[in-house]
Amino acid sequence: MTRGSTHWRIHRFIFSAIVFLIFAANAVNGEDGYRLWLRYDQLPSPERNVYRSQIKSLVVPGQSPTLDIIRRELSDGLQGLLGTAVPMSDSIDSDGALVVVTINSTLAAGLKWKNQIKASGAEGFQIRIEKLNRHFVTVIASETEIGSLHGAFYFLRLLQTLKPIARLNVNEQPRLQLRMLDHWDNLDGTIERGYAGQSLWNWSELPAINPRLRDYARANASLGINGAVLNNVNADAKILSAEYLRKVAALADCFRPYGIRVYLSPRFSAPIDLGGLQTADPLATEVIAWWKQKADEIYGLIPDFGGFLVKANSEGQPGPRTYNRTHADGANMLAAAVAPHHGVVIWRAFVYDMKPDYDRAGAAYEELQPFDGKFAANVLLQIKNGPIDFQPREPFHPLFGAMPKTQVIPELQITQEYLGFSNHLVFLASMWREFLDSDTYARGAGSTVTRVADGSLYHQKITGLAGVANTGTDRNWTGHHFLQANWYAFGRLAWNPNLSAQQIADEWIAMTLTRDRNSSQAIARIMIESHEEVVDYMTPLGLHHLFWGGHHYGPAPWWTREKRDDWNPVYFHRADKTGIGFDRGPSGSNTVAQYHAPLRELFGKLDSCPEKFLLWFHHVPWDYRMRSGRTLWDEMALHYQRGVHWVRATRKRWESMKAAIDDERHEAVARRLAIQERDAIAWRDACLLYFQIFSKRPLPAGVEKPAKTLEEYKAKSLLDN
Ligand code: GCW
Repeated sequence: MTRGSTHWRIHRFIFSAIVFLIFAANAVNGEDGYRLWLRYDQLPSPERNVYRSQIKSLVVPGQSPTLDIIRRELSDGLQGLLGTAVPMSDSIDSDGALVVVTINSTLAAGLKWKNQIKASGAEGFQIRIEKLNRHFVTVIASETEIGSLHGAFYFLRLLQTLKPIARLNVNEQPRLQLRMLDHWDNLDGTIERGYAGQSLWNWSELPAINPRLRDYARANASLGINGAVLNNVNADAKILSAEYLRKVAALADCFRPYGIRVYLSPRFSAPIDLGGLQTADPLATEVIAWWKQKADEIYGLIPDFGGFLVKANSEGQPGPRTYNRTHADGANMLAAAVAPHHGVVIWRAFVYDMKPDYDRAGAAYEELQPFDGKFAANVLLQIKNGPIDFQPREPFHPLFGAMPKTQVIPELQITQEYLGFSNHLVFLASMWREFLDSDTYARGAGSTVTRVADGSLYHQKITGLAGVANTGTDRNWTGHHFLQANWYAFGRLAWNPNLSAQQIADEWIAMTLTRDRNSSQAIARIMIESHEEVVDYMTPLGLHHLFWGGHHYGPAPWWTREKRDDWNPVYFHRADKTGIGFDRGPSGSNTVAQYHAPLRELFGKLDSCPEKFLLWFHHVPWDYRMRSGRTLWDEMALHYQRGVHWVRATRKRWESMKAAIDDERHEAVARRLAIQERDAIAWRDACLLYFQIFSKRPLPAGVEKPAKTLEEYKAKSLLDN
């Protein structure tokens, strides 16, 4: 061996070590979750080679901010996934070009399927293999640049999930029009019910644009989310001041090329708070004029401003009822102000005035259903999925299917106010699936919530889906790595409310976590099981709102300290020596009658009520025989135990996947699973020990002895541990 070759080897060794260190450092930094599902790391080799032979150049003609974004996304994405740069070209001069065109561009002149492209609508797209300029190429075609952007992300997703692309014939368009994130962000940077850091909007820094805002917009655009309500529905009137509107306009400018419009939550009393008027009465001329002028001012700065999302006369917010006017009066007055600019007003149905002996679950229906048909054409009524408040499980809200002449939009909560904050792994797609698949029977069997929401049941013109965001300034956006999947799932379902939870989980895992086959399957199983199991350890069999007052983290079924009865767990579970549950049937509040037949009978009778909703609709004796043959008490206790077992088993499963997941995310998830186990045990013990005071029955075989006493659980909330 010569001296030279030894030297060469040493050099080569040092060089490789440096390269390795750089890569290792990148890998570690890169796996902090910031990149979400848009990771674009190199694909495994057989697929990579096939794709390389199919995508040889990139042709994205034209100049505009959106086209620049498409070019950057595709070229970065392809370079990352294929491990080699795909050259940009101005023209189609070989087979294997990936061509992105809008219908009016010169390159699209030869396309024979223009009518189909038009039929995909302003935000949809088509992808086909086509002979253009004598070459076989892949064409992403759409009516608008935003449609092309959605198509580009769709194409990249095909690669990320290792789907074949040789014979593409894709026709995609969103099933719902307004696909919106509602941010409950306050102007001081805090987020109401936010568990992933501070607000992404830094008001003191705006109108300067932090680069992270583009990443936020890009992530949303990759799913087709097209609206963001920037501020909390518990609104500060200041958001409508000239100073803040300039900042809002900067955000709108930043989001526009990604196809995202901004919306605001106005405070109904803004004419008083900001305008110095004596009243905010929606029928007062000066109030009408003030809002009209405010709308003109907003649209002067933001021509494509989406509109207003309003929480009125709810939980202390001002509203039209303050002036003895109706919700329709309030909504329609604001709607008239934005109508000339094609804006919408989204009026929230989350209203529940406390009356003696009333049932909170029936309040919104009683208050709003009589106004069906009374709202202006640019008003939507935004209804939470369930009649109470984003509980781990609720039956669907009876207003779905009860407002045939009103445009309704479902509101989901992505942030986990009642589902363990950003500490518990819960995949919400399963819960949303259950909600969307619920049959309202409004027009006979098959009248699902999806069909109400997508306008096919009542032909509503404007449709949509809203989700209360779970994003924040945490490096990984959502606090817990797995909860990125809920942002993802929300966006995918808003685009296509028929997707299965399994498909969404599979996509997200492949794009975000791992492509290892066994681990992917095991992770998908964990995700799909998670919702039912969290229900098991928190609120099984139709129980609801057993949460610690105020922050809603952890159990406190004993709670009576809130000033309103209907904010206290004891109001909801009604445990006593005879049994447990809220009687909403004919012998009780009878709000079950708000559902269409046959649901009102099905839910209303003890023996036909689905057990998952049993204690939602009935007050049931402790010794009631469940379908399993066990007593209610034993069954309830076993549900709590099952939830705990599941978390323990999930921790083990997660440990066994260590090799398939990067250390950084694996450890972070493992740490949160440990908290989840601690919390599940606390839920089981605290609820069973407390309910046992009334049931006076022993824990059945198979349920573990409580880890602490009831007094210990009462003394300290889980947040203070
Ligand atoms: O879920 C409840 C929350 C409030 C929230 C309210 C609402 C924004 O506890 O924090 O306020 O619902 O949806 O308006």
